[in-house]
Amino acid sequence: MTFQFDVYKPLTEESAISLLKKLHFFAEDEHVTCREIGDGNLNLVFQMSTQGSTKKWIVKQALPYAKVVGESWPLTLKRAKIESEALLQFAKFTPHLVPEVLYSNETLALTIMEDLSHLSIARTGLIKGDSYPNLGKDIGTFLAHILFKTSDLGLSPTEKKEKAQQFSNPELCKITEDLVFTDPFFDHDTNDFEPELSEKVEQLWKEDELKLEVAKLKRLFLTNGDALIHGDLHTGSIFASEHETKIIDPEFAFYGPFGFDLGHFIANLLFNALRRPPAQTELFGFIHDTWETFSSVFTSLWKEDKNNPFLQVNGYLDYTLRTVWQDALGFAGCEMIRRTIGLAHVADLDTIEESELRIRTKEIALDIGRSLILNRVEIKNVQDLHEFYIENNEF
Ligand code: SR1
Ligand code: MG
Repeated sequence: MTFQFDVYKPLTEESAISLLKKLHFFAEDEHVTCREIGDGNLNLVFQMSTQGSTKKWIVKQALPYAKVVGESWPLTLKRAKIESEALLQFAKFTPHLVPEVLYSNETLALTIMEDLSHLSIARTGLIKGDSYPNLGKDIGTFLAHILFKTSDLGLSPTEKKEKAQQFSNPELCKITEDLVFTDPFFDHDTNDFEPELSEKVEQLWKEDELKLEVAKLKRLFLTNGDALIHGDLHTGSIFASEHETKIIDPEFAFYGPFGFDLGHFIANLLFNALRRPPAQTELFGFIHDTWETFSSVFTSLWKEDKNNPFLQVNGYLDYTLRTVWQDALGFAGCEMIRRTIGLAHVADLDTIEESELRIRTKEIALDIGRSLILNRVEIKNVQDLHEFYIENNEF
């Protein structure tokens, strides 16, 4: 089979095999098995292997529309380039925490990368009760390096502005601006929630005090180009095992606020805590590990820098860490609300089978999300967050 490299066409299992043979990932005469395994909202994902060999590859290809909605929602193919370039960028600082990228092609909107099928998606594993002792530390390490080294703290002003241009990602940002920061707070068509939640949701829509805080957080997202962020760091964007963590899927990457990824990660751990009350201590342990590792690695990087005189100014590091934490809590609150009543949900809540329990858990998720947004300045640390979670979590 010939393969056309100069025209975009969605791959099939057959054409994906042909592509990888043309690129010498497999020999022409090898018997290759290929399965489309994509279960996300936007892309095709093919897993390819040969029997009796360790050769296994993943081909991820962007579709020109959002798979979760259908062809009526067109979406730029440029996101595939953003994703592969973000993975390469992250690999410069934390190569052990991202999949290796072996090939990318902008025209075909695809990336070939290391197969990670020996790991599980963290969301799925956490729902089953798998244990990930390194998860918090690994995410904290990843965030500290990426945020410090791609920001004005780690780059010259010119380099940073060039990177911000390289990672300009307006269409994917628009999805977040709408689905995370706008639609769930108004009566919008994209929202999706059980009728039993209507009364609570309508109350939320009427609350100007809350909407004012969301407007401030949205403005941060729109204007604060602190560093290269992942942009969609939920537990479905992480492969993990007891020993390894790999961050995948940075197609939403762009220059955004320091606290955004941390907030999304925390929110998704809180969803799992709501789903599995007996695992609450373990999940708050992950949040603790994430924050402690993040702040200590970020602090070390900060203290190593002897060129920027402002980094020696008393109080500046504390101010920066405090702002990251506060903003993260606000972003976590928006994520909790949008994943409960917006377009894109989480399995942690949606697969609670017993309907009364599911609705009550979602009500609590909304209460916690709302209070995180409103009280983000008062919640000073992980212990305060845990106490606050317990106070808001009354069945
Ligand atoms: C139309 S995309 C819906 C959601 O899926 C992605 O993973 C992002 O979280 C986005 O908001
Ligand atoms: Mg994704």
